[in-house]
Amino acid sequence: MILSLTRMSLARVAACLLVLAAGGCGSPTGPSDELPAQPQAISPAEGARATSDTPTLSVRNARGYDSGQAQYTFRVFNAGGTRELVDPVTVPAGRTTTAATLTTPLPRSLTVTWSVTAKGLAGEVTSTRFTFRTVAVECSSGRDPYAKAVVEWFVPACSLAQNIYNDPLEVLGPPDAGGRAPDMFFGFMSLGYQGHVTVDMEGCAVDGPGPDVRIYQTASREEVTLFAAGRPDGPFVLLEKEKRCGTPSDGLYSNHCDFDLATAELEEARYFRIEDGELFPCPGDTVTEGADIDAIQILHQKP
Ligand SMILES: [Ca+2]
Ligand SMILES: [Ca+2]
Repeated sequence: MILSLTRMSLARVAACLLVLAAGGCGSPTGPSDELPAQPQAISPAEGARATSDTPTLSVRNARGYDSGQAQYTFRVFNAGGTRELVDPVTVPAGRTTTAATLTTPLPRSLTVTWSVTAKGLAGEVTSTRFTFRTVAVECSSGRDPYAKAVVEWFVPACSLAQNIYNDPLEVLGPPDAGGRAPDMFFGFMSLGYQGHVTVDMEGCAVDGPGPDVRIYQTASREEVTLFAAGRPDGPFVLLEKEKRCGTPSDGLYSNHCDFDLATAELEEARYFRIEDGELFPCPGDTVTEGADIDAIQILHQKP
């Protein structure tokens, strides 16, 4: 009897030594017992700049929520943690660490926070919130503050058929609109019902004190919705919706309205999408349906 017990113990010790040699023993003294009580950030490092628009986030697993024991859900929020920015990603726990790659790109030049929740048979545990900065916007240098190129545009067919100011190139360069109502105008593009135009400024607007971008709008005080992005294909972030665009501009025919990157917590933006906010249903018995965009100007330009 004594002999057989000793044999069994020896066999156990030998098996455990083999497992240890392979990197861990699964016993109560193995590495999963050294895991923290909550998931801890590994990458991106706290406060670091991400190198991808869909970065891989990784954590050290929480104790009791290791491989085979849990699922990890990664969430990304704005800096204040009040708004979720992309779809959460859920993956099974890895061995002592777990990583997940975001499936939706993050806006550029943004400080974001993230957290991880591990769920398993033992219940669930959520990490504290960690911080990183998204990829920086690539900006050309220069002093010209006006839009340089049209990325894409959309005017619904009904508005296109009615309107006579349909050339998106009219929104480029400094404000130059003028003329007389209703059909002797020049220098702007009418967006039509819910239409839009997306422009590349080449340089970047930066978030300075107060407003950072000005939209010149001709013919009355129609409303404009403005989105900003760091890449031509977005993601586009809303700055303000249906903003009245009727402040008189000194010495110019067009009125204007101003927008602040801070409303979306953006540090920089290079691409802007100007969308009709007048929302006058087509056909509206007018040849200038929708907001009439003359120019886009950066007020705080990145040097
Ligand atoms: Ca600002
Ligand atoms: Ca113009």
